[in-house]
Amino acid sequence: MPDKAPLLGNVLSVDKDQPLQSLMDLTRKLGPIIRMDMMGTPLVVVSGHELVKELCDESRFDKAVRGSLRRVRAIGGDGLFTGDTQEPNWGKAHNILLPTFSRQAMSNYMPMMQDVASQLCMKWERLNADDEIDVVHDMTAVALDTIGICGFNYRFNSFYREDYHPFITALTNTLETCMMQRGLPFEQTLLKRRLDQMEKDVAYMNKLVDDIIAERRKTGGSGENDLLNYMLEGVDKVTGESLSDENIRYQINTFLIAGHETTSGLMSFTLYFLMNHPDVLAKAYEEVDRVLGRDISVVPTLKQVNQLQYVSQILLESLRLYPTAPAFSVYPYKDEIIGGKYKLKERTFTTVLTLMLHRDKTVWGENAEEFDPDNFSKEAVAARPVDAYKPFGNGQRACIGRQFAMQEAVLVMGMILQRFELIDHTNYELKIKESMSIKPDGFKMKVRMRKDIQRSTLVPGAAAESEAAA
Ligand code: FDE
Repeated sequence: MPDKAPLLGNVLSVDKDQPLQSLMDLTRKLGPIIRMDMMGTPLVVVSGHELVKELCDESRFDKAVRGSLRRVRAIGGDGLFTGDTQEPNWGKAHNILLPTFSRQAMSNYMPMMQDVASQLCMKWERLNADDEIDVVHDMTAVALDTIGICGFNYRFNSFYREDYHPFITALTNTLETCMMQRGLPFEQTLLKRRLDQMEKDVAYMNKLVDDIIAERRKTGGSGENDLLNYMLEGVDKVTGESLSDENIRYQINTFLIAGHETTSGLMSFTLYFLMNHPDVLAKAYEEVDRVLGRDISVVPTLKQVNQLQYVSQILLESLRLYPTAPAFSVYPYKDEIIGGKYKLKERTFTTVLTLMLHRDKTVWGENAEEFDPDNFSKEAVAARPVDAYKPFGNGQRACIGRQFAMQEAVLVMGMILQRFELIDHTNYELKIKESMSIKPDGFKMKVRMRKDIQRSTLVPGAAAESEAAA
């Protein structure tokens, strides 16, 4: 346990702007399990693989929706992410939504993902040599627009505006306010302005989403293959019930919360790693050229995306060193002992710090801190214990959007690599920005069109269509 202050306990051991990086430092100093005292409430932070393996046993531990995640219920309600496993709506929504995120369902989302990825590429193709790219901004635009269209056929149109859509400003502020509250004395007074703003923001977001749901109920839509339609029509086989409009709103908010920052961070970190590892970049170019070819007027097909094996290894390795959802929390159903000696009382809030689990040298070796996509070769994966890598959380409460996010990220990285050289004009040094997720702070780059690009047709997509028709 780190040194404690009276009353506050270890609250001050953790930097308020960089709690995760504080916990990383503490873990490096104190080892695979740290016990902390948050003003009388115990918090246990675990990052050793052997201990995490036990925490992933779902017969003993369940997801804990507490602390800042609990506060996110202001907008996520009893949606999948912030619902308790025992709440009836969690099971209902889980059963209804699981098939809509299955590998099979992914082909339905492909055209919408291609649409948004093409918008990004078109923007970058038209940049001047002195134009700089705000990487996180553009990756957020891709992730948000993709989940908007696939989720409920709404176009945030991020590539047609300077700033973010007002929904995102409201969402980002709300999440920040949720993260800022730490249950300290006088917080409600100190944060009054933010809390008032949050109330307005939540009302605005709910209205936007509720209107979309009401409109779809009225018109029935026009045969959209989006998540909203699945939710309106879906019936839970176990209870025979469907989701209420209020719960559908919470699910939509949830997809936006859980899906846009994490996926955007994933693509941003990956570009950072590519730019800083010329050997990896060269292999990635080789694969993309072999699988996608040099003709950029045809968008990659689902089959091609699934063949970009090395690109997907790069993304997985990026999620190892910087899991964009950097931790998840559980509690024991009853008193437990883990690792043969650490007592955890019933319901103790226990956080798995994936950021450090993924750097556990007993699993990842002496070079655990180094970027190496070969960690995800078939042989390496087969030789490794499964619980050593948890960027998508665990068990039934694991990420439902995993395939969705990976398909999108592979497509986008593939299209970027097919077209562009990446230029590190600021000599960027990685700095982490923390909120609910992590992302590279202040990351800028430039791109230049690669040589020997071909365009078989002037109309993007026309070739793909005529291919399909033939
Ligand atoms: C979930 C999730 C998780 C878990 C958390 C806890 O446990 O707390 C994690 C870790 C994650 N997730 C991660 C991630 C990463 C990425 C990139 C992503 N993610 C993406 C996405 C997209 C989408 C749409 C999503 N995602 C979604 C989601 C949801 C809904 C959830 C919840 C589930 C349940 O049921 O619980 C999640 N995610 Fe994710």
